[in-house]
Amino acid sequence: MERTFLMVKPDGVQRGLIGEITARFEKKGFKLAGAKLMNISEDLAKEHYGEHKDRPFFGELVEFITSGPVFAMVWEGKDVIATARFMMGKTNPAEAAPGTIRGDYAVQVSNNIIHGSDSPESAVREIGLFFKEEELVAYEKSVAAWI
Ligand code: RTP
Ligand code: MG
Repeated sequence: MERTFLMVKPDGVQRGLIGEITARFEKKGFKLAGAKLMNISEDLAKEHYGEHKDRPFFGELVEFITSGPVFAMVWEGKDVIATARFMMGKTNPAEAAPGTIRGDYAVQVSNNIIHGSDSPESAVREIGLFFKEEELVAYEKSVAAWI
């Protein structure tokens, strides 16, 4: 089953949106495999966002993502990587459709509430950066036959 890494960013945690956001993925039919509230070190932030290291906003991005706790999660399900990105909405909240997380709760590209892996390779890499294998829980959900 496919897995993705999702993270409520510091702005989402500060604004009390952990519950709203996790509820959307639960109701959709995905399965939570692991979750934790944590602070991101500068080293982890730079590693996680390494693909953006030459972009002008890299410094601000690292500063923002380390500015307060994040809620890191691993979710499982059919096509969860692409579907979660669709549910998050476009990177720039001004372009994110209403009904998406960024479309409903964010205004600025630098404070866009949630991160989600953008490919199967990113998902494996990011899950490995944030979680130890023993922190992920394997279990059955009784609704599995319908979704
Ligand atoms: P994320 O990695 O956080 O899930 O976001 P994303 O895939 O939708 O967007 P990405 O291109 O990976 O950019 C990472 C984060 O950098 C910030 N950003 N700022 N100032 C800017 O023009 C700009 N562009 C991107 C955003 O917070 C974005 O989520
Ligand atoms: Mg990205």
